[in-house]
Amino acid sequence: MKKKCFIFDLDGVIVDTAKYHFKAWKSLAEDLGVDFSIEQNEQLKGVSRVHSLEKILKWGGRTLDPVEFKNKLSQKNTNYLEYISHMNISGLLPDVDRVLRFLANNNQYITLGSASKNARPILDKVKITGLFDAIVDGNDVTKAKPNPEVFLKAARLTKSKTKNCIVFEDSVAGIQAANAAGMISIGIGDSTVLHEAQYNFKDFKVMSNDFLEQLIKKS
Ligand code: B16
Ligand code: MG
Repeated sequence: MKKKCFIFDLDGVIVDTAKYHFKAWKSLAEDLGVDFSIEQNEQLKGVSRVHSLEKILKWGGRTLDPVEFKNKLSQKNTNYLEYISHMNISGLLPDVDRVLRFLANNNQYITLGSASKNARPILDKVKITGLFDAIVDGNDVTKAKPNPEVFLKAARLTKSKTKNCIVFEDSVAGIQAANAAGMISIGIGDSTVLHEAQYNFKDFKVMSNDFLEQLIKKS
């Protein structure tokens, strides 16, 4: 069996935290007097904390001095951490566990490619850290998705060629990053939103082990 590198995004792919990011940004936007829609939130998925706040300010025609900007970032994160504080293994999205174990049983590389700076504690909370051969998160990169840095680093850590990497992503920016890296991109979520992905699945429940096996065997 070939050894491919499977790269998982975190928020919205492994864990159901996208809704908590939305709630935390929504309440921050309200504080700032900025309207913030579900459609705009879609554009924040996979985007770093700093860039997300920059976008919200731009949408609202607002500016903040550097001290206020830093305070707002920290307010958002405190809020988000509160939401995820009680997270446990039940926070795993459906069938993630099956997919991870199938890949592990087939001796594949399992890696993380997330923009989040909270990725490691979240993996610990849902008790899957030990399954990962490499973890690359928001603390390890300087360029945010759609820049491919986060995925290229995961490939490098497992000494995998980019054409042998498969990325699971729920964000437009992440799919663009995977495509830019020359990797196989798999959209998890709404196929209309993630239409740039090479393959689309609503969630892992509809992704069979046969499909995963085909990816492993693909030349
Ligand atoms: P944090 P992912 C991304 O994680 C989220 O999709 C995005 O909404 C969030 O702003 C970003 O992480 C930064 O997260 O504030 O925890 O550092 O989807 O790339 O796993
Ligand atoms: Mg995501």
